[in-house]
Amino acid sequence: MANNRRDFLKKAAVAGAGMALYPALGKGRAWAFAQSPTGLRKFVTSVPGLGPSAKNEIGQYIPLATKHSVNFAGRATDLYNVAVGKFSEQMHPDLPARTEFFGYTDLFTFDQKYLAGAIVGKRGTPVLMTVTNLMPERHILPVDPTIMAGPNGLMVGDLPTNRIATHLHGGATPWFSDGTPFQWFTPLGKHGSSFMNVPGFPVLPGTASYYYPNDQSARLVWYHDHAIGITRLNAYAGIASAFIIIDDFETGLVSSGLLPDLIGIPLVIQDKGFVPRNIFRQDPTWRWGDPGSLWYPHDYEVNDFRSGPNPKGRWDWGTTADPPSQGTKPLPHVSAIPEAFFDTIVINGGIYSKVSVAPKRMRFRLLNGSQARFYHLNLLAEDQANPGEARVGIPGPVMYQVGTERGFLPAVAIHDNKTPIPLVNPADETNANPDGPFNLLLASAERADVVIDFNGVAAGSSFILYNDAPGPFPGGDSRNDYFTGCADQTSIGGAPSTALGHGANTRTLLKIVVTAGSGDTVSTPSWLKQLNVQLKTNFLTGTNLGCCSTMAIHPCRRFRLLAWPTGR
Ligand SMILES: [Cu+2]
Repeated sequence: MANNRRDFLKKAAVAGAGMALYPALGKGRAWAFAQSPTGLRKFVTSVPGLGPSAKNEIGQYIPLATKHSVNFAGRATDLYNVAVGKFSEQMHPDLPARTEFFGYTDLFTFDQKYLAGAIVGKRGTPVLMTVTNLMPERHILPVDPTIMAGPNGLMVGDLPTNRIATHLHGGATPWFSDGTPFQWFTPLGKHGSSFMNVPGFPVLPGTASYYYPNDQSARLVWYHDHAIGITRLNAYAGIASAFIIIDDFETGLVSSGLLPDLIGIPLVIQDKGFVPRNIFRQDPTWRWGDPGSLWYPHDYEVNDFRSGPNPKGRWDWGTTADPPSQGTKPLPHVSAIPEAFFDTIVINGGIYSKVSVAPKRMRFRLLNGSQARFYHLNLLAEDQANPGEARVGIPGPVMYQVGTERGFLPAVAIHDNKTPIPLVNPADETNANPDGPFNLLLASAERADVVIDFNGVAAGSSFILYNDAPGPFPGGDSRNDYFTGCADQTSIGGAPSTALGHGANTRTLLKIVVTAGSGDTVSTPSWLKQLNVQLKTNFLTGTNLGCCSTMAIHPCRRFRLLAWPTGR
């Protein structure tokens, strides 16, 4: 299969400044890239839901943070107390062991689970959050100590590894609570140069306080770690959770029947790699988690040595890039890499999971929580002859998108699942046309609030949420595209062919099974018409704009001049 990423990088003349002197490479060198265990069966466990009542067959669910009501700065305020630490969870029955994570957990329930600490806030009610740092000194993933971390040659290796900072992604947040990279702090209270607690809300060293005004219109935002030099590792390791802002417009839509549910089914979609049993054959210098734990690339596998091309290369190297970069230094033993793509799909912490729905309109909140992978989504019929596979070209129920990371849309966007990824050249699946047209495209950290119409679907029907975006997007590398029957790419550092019904697979994300039951009383065309009227009216009033429209009345308006919504 073509390996277009390398050509793409060369054409883009990406110069890898700071990379040089790859260690001497002898004959018989083993290659530092690992693929997840290949025996993980698809769609055997359900999507972990919100709260213990929505746990799946192996006990996974997303615990909510415990809300306390306080009065702060003269306003009724929701207070949450969470901690960040290490824990483990069985992610899939076929993984060799529990997977170690870092993550948030509520300080009162101490219910440590993947994505724990989810918050449902209300527009106009500010949130105070304290985060206590319980991180161990040693990271569970490979940390490159040579990344710049400050002036005068300060490097990441000079900082404590157990530093954290919490950033509310998509939140309109005052600067002191923004969790910027230099606002890190450690369990003992050591902290970065711009660290600051909420004025008027002091906490003990080792804990940080954050203030979120919640002036924004309804939307899914999320919070995750943001410490300098290790954000990529900490977020991948699990330090992230959901933060749903609801507002009166949204509750009105629910009470009038125009939205099926206030919260809906969250789908936090991520790609991850898991340490295989034969890790030392695949990645001999791996010295972090045991089989079943998270894997992360740590060796800068260059595209071209000085002696010539590296068939298993993945990234350009300053010395041999065209044109070569200046001032390169030796590659560190543990190296950061430009962006990471993994072979196993995790939704809400469940691997290749399934969900059952009633034959009516259902609300889903999608978040692409992957480090670099884009998803181009079509809901397709499941291939009954090949369970777990999609019938490409046979569309499933229509997805009606009502919102994004910026709140409700001014009108519903209809995704009819009839649009495969547009290609620049039909013979080359690794190069997408970035101009579209698309069905539902989600870049990293983007969100989609969708209502899927299962009305009239026969009980027992099943569908596959199918992704056909190349990784990276739009100019991909065939080694980052995992699907049933894909070519064996081990000779170029990729994965073996994927067996039917098993991982690795980055195309078949989720299986949806429709149960028996009664449908909606309002027909979908009539529902759509009414909903569009509401969305347009809401948009034209300006209330969807978030902070701006409430600026004049909000007691915290002074912060507005100092902060700006962080976008993605
Ligand atoms: Cu973010």
